[in-house]
Amino acid sequence: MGGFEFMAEQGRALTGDVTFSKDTVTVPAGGVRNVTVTVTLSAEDKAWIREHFENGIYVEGFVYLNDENGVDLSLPFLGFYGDWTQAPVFDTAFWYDNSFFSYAPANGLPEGNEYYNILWTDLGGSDWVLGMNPYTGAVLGADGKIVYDPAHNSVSPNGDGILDGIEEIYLSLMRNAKTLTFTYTVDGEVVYEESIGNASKTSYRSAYGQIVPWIYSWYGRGFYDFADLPSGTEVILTIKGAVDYADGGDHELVIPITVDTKGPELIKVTELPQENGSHYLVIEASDEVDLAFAQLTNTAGTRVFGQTATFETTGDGTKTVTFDITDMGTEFVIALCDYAANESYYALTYLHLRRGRQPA
Ligand SMILES: [Ca+2]
Ligand SMILES: [Ca+2]
Repeated sequence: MGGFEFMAEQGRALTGDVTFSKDTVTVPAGGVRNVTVTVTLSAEDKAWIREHFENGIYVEGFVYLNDENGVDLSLPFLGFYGDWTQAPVFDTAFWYDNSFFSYAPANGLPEGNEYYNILWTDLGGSDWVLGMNPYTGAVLGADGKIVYDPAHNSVSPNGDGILDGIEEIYLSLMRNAKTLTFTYTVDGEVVYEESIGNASKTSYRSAYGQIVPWIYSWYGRGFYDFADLPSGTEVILTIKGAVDYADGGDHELVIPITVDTKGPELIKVTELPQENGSHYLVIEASDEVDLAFAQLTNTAGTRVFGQTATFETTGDGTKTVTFDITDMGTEFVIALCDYAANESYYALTYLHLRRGRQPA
């Protein structure tokens, strides 16, 4: 359907060999006799299953015992061809993948019913998602998809209620997990770990009228507190799901989160007069994570001369942005903001045409 394969709720007849350990068996009244039945799939069936079911599929049927004189018996059996641990525990999608914040699906898939995997944070009174630009919200790129860079996942645990930490985790589970384990590491050292048992597969609940994800706060004992970590620390959150079989399988979400409590640093301001009389300021700045937003105003902050969330990257990795200041006076304030909503303000004085000035 539309280039995507869906699994219809229909069986497919398999061929193969069925052998019985005995051709006939006589069971006395009240007695028990064992018969071993071996079902072997044909090479053709195995190839067909491997082609259509990358994570394996059920094999099922009935064993019949025919009685020459009395009642026939049948026994259903259910097996699985493939590695039972292989089918994913976690849905692949995150908030930015599809139809979130009212954006239409950009990947051609049917619009998602409610939630994917989401790490929620807080923008001082409104819910926010990790990695989204706190100054612009979700932004679509040229390809029509929500722009997202996992390197922008950052928190500022300074107690101001804005992006201080993780406030909630939604997980879209495609199958039951015996355990979900949340491990936070810094430089490979575990700083916090919690394991939660018997996580149920995500499913549609008519009482809510929606698909309800697995919600951390319903089961967990508390979120990791980033407050003691110095700015610049990279924390890796690994969420591991284990199915109740063998070693549990290899199911992990790995989410980098950088602690950032420092505002961006202004490195250089260059005045750029043009021959046609226009004047520009080229602002160069850097941040431990990245610049999310810059805004040039008058000193009082009452007039906005320019603002942007788009920056050029220089050879050494710093970011530059150019503002047109033609006929806009001589005194400015530049606000530089990062993805953890830290803000730096610098006063700029545009005094000497044709001469660069350092930050005041
Ligand atoms: Ca904060
Ligand atoms: Ca920063």
